[in-house]
Amino acid sequence: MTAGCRTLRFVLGDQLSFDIASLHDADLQHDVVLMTEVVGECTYVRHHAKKIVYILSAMRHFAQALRDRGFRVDYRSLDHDGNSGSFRGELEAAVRRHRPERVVVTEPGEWRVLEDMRGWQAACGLPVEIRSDERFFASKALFARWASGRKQLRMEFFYREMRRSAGLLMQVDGEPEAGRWNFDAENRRRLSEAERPPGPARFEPDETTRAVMDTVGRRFGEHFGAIEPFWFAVTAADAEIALQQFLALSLPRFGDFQDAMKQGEPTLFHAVIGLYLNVGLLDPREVCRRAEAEYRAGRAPLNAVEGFIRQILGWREFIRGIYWLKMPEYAETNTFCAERPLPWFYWSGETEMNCLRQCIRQTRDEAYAHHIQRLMVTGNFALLAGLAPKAVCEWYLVVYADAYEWVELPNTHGMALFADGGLLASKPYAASGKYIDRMSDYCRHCRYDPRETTGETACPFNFLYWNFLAEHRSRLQANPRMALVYKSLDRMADEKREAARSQAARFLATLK
Ligand code: DLZ
Ligand code: SF4
Repeated sequence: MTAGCRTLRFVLGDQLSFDIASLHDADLQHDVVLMTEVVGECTYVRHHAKKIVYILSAMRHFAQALRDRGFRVDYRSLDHDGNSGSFRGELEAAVRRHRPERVVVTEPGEWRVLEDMRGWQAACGLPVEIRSDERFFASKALFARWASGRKQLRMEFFYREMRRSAGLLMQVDGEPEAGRWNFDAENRRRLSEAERPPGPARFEPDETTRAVMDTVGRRFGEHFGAIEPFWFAVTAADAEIALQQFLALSLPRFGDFQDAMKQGEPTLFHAVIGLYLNVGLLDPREVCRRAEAEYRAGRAPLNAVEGFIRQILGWREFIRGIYWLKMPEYAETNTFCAERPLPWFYWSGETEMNCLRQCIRQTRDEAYAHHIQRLMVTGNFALLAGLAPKAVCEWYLVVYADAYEWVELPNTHGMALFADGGLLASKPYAASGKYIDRMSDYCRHCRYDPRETTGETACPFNFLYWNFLAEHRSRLQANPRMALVYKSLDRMADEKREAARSQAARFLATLK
């Protein structure tokens, strides 16, 4: 391209924020911003086709927005002649084209990429400055300081410190709003038949997105997942509209129905903004401030706003902290020695278990499922059935449009599968079919009966649940939070316990 580039500023596909660290001191005249679509990032796991469309389209729109602001952008599309297919190859080629004095980049969200990035300086023969990603409330260093010397890392205590330091939902006397940190107990209502959730803002694909849809269909047509319908925002302006719509229409009831599931209603009162936050189209600090403002203005109740802020300021930050504190060993742990391969129905949706069928088909069509569907249906089944953590983690990373390893891995490996032995969660989120029945209408449309533990029509979540508890007694019984369920297991007649165990063994043997 042009000669006379001082600094080459490399912006990755999940760094689409105007205030990203690598652009802070940009010189519009002398610097070049490099953005590149690379086949390696689309296929190192075979991402959902809609997820690839989303990221590439958002990248193309962001590149244009940078140009509109006066940046010189070198954008390499997938089909660009000579596209090397990797970050490193593209960087080396860009260095040859622009001959910069140095390269500046923001640290990536995945360990795999950071490892590679550490070799870029040697590969390019130029200084490569890796800057911290400042788009979070807590830096890696702050989290490490908080964690050091603690026997247990519990989200609740981290969250309280974050509430204090961010000054979110705090009273002037330093106490939490209304004197309570946590409103979870009020956030477990089941959705009535008549309730009609408003759903998130939906956007028509423009010409740029349509072009990406064609390319992805052509090049990654065999990947899991439907490209259409495509309705995600791909610009910061549209992501802002999605946020506004959530705040006005869904936030007031987000809390009440946070854990509810309903057939045919994939999004309920959820914001569906994780995908915008995780690429940088929305800023988490701004999102939390705006949610708090709804409460202060009397437009949304505290249980809803606290529950929402807890997800972003609490869980999202805590999860990221754990990832960077514990990687790469974290991904290797396997507390329950779970080895079973992922059943084929995780891809096909072909199973008679209606809750799983609904969640998986929705995931195929939308590249989205909400937290409770991920944790208590697909995740819970994987835990109870002893599916291998690596296979399950890869599935989650592939199928969700908002999934990057920093957020996906601790959520799946630690929270859903307890594979880290309780570093992240205080007990496994194991549940029987009764839980799913309480929180959804899936069971009404299922051939199985959530009230039956054994027998022809028994819900598989039931016998798998008791089988899981029996099998891992030595590992779990001492956990005080498991005392009640082990009491129930002990009260169970021996024949019933044995019947559940043998039905679980037969069922697991049939999983393909
Ligand atoms: C997920 C993804 C995909 C599918 N494609 C690209 C791409 O072509 N170019 C790019 O810069 N980033 C892509 N990404 C996001 C990266 O995988 C992400 O930036 C790294 O995993 C670091 O978090
Ligand atoms: Fe799922 Fe069991 Fe309910 Fe069927 S009965 S929908 S398998 S929880």
